[in-house]
Amino acid sequence: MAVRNLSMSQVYAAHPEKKLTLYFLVLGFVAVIVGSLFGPFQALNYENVDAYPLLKRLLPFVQSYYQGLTLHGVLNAIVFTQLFAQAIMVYLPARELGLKPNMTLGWVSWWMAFLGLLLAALPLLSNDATVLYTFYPPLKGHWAFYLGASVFVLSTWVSIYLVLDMWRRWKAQNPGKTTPLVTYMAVVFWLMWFIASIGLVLESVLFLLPWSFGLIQGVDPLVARTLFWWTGHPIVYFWLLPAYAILYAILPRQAGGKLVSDPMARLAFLLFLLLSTPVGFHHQFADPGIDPLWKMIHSVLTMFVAVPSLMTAFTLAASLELAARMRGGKGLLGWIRTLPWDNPAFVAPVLGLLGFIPGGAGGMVNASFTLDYVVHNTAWIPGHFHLQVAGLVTLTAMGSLYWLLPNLTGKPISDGQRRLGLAVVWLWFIGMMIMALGLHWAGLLGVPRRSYIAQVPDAYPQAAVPMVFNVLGGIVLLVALLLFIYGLLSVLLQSRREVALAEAEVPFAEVISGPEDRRSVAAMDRIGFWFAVAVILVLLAYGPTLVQLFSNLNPVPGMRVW
Ligand code: HEM
Ligand SMILES: [Cu+2]
Repeated sequence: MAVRNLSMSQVYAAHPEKKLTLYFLVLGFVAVIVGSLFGPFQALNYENVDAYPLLKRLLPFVQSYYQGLTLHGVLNAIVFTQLFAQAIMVYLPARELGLKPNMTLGWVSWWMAFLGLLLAALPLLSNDATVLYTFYPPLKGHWAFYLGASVFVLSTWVSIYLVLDMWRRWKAQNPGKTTPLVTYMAVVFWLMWFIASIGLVLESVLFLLPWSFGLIQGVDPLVARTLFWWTGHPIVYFWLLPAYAILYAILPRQAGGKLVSDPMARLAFLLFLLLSTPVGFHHQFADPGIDPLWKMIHSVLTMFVAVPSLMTAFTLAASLELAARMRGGKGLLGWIRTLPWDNPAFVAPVLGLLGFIPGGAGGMVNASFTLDYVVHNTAWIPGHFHLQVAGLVTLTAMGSLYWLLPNLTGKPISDGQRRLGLAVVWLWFIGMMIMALGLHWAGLLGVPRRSYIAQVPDAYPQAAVPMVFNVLGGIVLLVALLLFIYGLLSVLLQSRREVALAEAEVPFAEVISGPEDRRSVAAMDRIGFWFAVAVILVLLAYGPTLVQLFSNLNPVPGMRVW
């Protein structure tokens, strides 16, 4: 390596957003590690093995299965996913545009996330908010939980501002040009999240906060759930799209090829802006007090929002096939072998995508109104979403360590670390597939989700076989998790730095078609217009039901049943 004059502190002086991104990323990985520790115990529970006496000895603050499950859901699905989104969807557009985000506000967003997390963690750890990560009233947690969670989530509104501000600055310098691809994805993404987050913000401000502070006596559970699921569906796209941005913008290059279509990538993101939010009743098919006609409308809209993921499947598969053929791959399927299976940054998201195929199929089942009555609130549901968020999203994040960490810190990945990474992502993938099989199957046999079933070992004799899969998956995942912790620490804690790695560009893929496809790209670039359409769709899909619910409020008192 040539001798360089720059030091790491000079790199950080020129690119302070690297440090900010690193802080978001590391905090996110701490969250997913702590949250996932409960996972294998839950998987054992779904094999009728009660390992909680052991867990309580290891972690004496844990009072119950359900406190552990609350921590698992909150830390993995809310905290980790959001911090990863804030890292990726601010850093990538900043590097693409060559602009610095407003650093003061950048750090404000990090501190809001950190302090909100700390505040919410106190009642979670002291067993004063064992209400799961959906916190449905009338289950009543400690006020610090709702306040901390609110501050944590509001930190994303600062991220929204950071990206819109960079976009505005870029447009002022480049009048008449279309938005660059990754920035387009990020802008559309953050606008989608703004519309999506309003439901949860309303639920908190109007009900949960005043209620937990003792200012109002009760909450109407139906209104609370309706506002919750306004956000609760699109939040999964908020988890997913940072991974998609990596899959579109970076993975094709790591595969040795190019992205086959820039306009198709934009169209997928635009459809997510339009369709992510007005679909939440698919989480309320079993709720009373919501008109079946509206449930049907949301069911159809939910099928539409599957379209951009199906498009993504084609665009990415074509890009990977192209990469393989550029590397000399031949035959109908033989090309698959020529892909870089020795690179964990490639392998992790691709395995995640494989698991996403049955994951997406299950999602279409859940969305099909009456079919949901077969699987609703059974173990099928966690089977489904572990393929999505614990599979594709988490694997893509794990894989990003192998290009993003060197880019942020200058710390190199050694050959041994790369091989360990390969073992981690394969084990994680295999474990998730086995567990998902067990959970889907047990769900079809009527085993409920969110249940300490190991305490009633004779209750579900019909599910003896699938439960074996749960325990096998759980053990594989425990090994994967421990190796992941070791691997992450060994990369982060090494003292070696190669400044050139941190100075290198983000490995954005080249595109084959576009943005010279001017007409469609220009139409999609009218982002203000599409944002307005998205708002109108939400008002149409939610307005009538919410007006009716708000004019018939039936607040009920809170309960603490743990
Ligand atoms: C070691 C890896 C993991 C294992 C073994 C595991 C296992 C499980 C099991 C068995 C359940 C069902 C518990 C129940 O319904 O009573 C569950 C719930 C859940 N898991 Fe995981 N999980 C893991 C990692 C993750 C990750 C990485 C995420 C998200 C990024 C995640 C998100 C969730 C969520 C949101 C729930 C639902 C919590 C609730 O119902 O309140 N899990 N997990
Ligand atoms: Cu949903």
